[in-house]
Amino acid sequence: MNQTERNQQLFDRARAVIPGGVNSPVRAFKAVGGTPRFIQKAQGAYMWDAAGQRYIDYIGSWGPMILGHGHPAVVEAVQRAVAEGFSFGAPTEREIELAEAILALMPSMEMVRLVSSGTEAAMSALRLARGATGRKTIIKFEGCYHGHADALLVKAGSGLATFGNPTSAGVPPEVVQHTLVLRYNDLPQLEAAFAEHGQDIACLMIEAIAGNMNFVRATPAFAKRCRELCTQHGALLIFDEVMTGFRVGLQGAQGVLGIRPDLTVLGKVIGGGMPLAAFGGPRAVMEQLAPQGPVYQAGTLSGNPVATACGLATLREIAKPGFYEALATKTRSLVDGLEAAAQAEGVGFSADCEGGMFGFFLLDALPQDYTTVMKSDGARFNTLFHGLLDRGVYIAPALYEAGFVSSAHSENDIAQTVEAARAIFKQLGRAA
Ligand code: KE4
Repeated sequence: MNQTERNQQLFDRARAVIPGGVNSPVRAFKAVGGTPRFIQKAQGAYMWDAAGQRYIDYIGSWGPMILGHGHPAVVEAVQRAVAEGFSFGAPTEREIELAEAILALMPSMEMVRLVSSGTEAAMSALRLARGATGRKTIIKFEGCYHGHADALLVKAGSGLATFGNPTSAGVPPEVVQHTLVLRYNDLPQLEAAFAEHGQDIACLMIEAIAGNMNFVRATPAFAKRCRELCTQHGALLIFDEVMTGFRVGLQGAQGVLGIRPDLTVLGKVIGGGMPLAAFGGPRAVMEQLAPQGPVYQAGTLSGNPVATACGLATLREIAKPGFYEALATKTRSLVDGLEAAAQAEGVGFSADCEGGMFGFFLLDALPQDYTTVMKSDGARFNTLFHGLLDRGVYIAPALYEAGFVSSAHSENDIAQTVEAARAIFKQLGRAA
């Protein structure tokens, strides 16, 4: 049986019992077409699918696997934790250790609450902001994704700074009636929104480097204005760093930009591949949370002892001197190689990276907002995606998703990836 048949057979079986055959939509390859690869195992920078095909992995579980798969120190920590028990539903010392480790690395946070997913962390941060301010209105940006909590599944309303409409069935319009969706990096619209709604705004939530638009940076002026306007109007600035936290640098996007948000949402890397996320901020705000304060938030597996062991072991590795410098150099060499290969074949291409995160567009210039990102030619991206996949290189199966390099990726992996891309750029160049 060839590789596609084996994966196709599993996909057919999966679709009989799991909606769409997957437990998270983007895995179904709907945006790129073709058959999802059912992964059997992973080690270092590589994954192997059910047919034994090896891939250089640039998804890294959508961010968590910054050390690559199966880092010995992490495996050992998890094995030790499992031997002591899977879950207690009671406090543990390791939750304190992980909280202390996070706070030591994130100066904007004085307290942190551990949860099990980025969605849960963002949803809880939102409720906390509303509870702490007594206000209802929230601001988010087109192209930013903060998980699938109802109030955040919303797209821009028509016209300027209007309240949003649900992006998903099952979300009643009244649930998103207080969610303002603005254009990313649009300063006049941001000013107008605060001028009109300032006193009602509980929070502004943003991905300061938007990995859900592939890779779009908030301009320093825009990020600074978000900070100033929130301060001026008594709203809380929330940085959703589920993807960028400990990925673009040890202090995340807030460290890159030099901006202190009021609340930070974390996930992915802090769990090292296990279900663990977090949100945190100033003591005065965080103490509004149950059981201390009136804002309810809870979770059976929050601070799970195995997940915290995995997260702690991961944080210990990435906090080592020189980790991010080496990772950033590797990521930069990938991006530069791809740009040079595309240019040589006359293919319109732009790319950016920070730390271990990168993004690229089949566009001549880096986009600054969602509308521009979506001008990318989907068909050409799909050709690139499948061309790479067929050559054993696994990038995100959607043009609006970012890519991730781990400390396990070798220079040879990077060189192989660039050579695989060159072959497809040649094809794309001729087709243009
Ligand atoms: P989770 O609930 O998937 O753990 O986190 C939601 C979330 C929140 N905030 C940001 C900035 C995120 O990127 C995410 C989740 N990221 C997606 C990838 N773009 C996860 C992949 C998936 O949905 O399967």
